[in-house]
Amino acid sequence: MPARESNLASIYDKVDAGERLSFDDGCFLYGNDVPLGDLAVLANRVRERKNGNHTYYNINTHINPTNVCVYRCVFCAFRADLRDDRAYLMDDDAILARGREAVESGCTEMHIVGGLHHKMRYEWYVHVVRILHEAFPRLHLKGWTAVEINWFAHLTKKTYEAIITDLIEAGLGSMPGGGAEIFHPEVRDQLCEHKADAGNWLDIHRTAHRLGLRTNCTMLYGHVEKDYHRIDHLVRLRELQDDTGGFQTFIPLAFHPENTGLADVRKPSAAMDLRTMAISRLMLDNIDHMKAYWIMLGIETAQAALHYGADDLDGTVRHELIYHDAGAQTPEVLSVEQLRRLIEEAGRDPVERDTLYHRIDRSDTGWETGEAILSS
Ligand code: V47
Repeated sequence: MPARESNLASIYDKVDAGERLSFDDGCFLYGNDVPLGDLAVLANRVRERKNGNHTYYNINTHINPTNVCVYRCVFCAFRADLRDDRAYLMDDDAILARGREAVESGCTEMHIVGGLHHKMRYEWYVHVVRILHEAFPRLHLKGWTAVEINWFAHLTKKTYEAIITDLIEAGLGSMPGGGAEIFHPEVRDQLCEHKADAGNWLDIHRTAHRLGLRTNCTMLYGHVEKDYHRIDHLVRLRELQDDTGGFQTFIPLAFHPENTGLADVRKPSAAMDLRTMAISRLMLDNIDHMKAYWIMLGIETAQAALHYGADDLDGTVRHELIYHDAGAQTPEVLSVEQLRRLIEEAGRDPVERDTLYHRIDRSDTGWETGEAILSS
């Protein structure tokens, strides 16, 4: 048998036996013209083993309290300098109004990320969490990435443990997976030389997991990285998950070049998006969920991704700025009916979840948290 066929056959055997794929297997799946059809079959087996025919979604909203940022990551179209015309900083009233709107529209989750403002102190970031939590205690606050936590440590000289403990006490419910980009220094040094490196990013998530906080993880692909950088990234996430089990969901983030320092890079194709989703599902054998984030994949590709390993579409997502500033053409919000139709058209069963993967039961009078979704 030619080498390509025999490698692929051995990967089929491993997936069927529930055996872990190696770094070399991952690189093989990215190169060597492995047909997308094979990747779909393989990733689908893992997806259905873990999550059956369910596809999860949630009702959520985003808030970016400021876009002013000390860092100048070349891939970011959202950030602004202190004196830019487009620079903004939300005050407490504006932040609370966003919380009220979220609760009134039935949201169970608010996703909070922003810039690292030159003038705002650590206490302000804790305060944002506290006022939202005090005013809207049922709204799950998924906020501040490892990059922010690393910045807070720089500002205060506190340990990661002390900072995360402060945030939990203020009402933080979990952490999003942003800021991971690509861990490998050959790439990270080109994208965002000064911000938290791989070691710090992973250390912060390890600390969060130890303190009982669940977190997500991401990978930003389709810019200057090569296949082996992506596989290295996935393997590093998998190793941390082996130790802690604290990651809930992995979200592959397709690069959007418009208005960024990499505007001449071609946006990843749908084929690359689906290949990356499938390979991520196969490599991250210890993470329960894969999110097809429709905002950045586009609705059609996100729907197709439900057959390439993804089991989650994220949410209704109101007020997203990071991708829209970088040229994403997706709508600003999807209704629950639209999300459910997308899932059903793909032949999957829609399930509303909360941030920590419990079922949500809705009635005319509101919503209740149901049982935990047991997947693996
Ligand atoms: O860290 C920034 C990425 C991330 C661009 O945890 C870009 O549930 C593409 O992490 N093109 C923030 N990507 C978003 C994020 C996220 C999104 C949805 C759900 C969750 C979750 C997390 O967005 C950044 C960076 O990797 N990003 N600029 C861009 N031009």
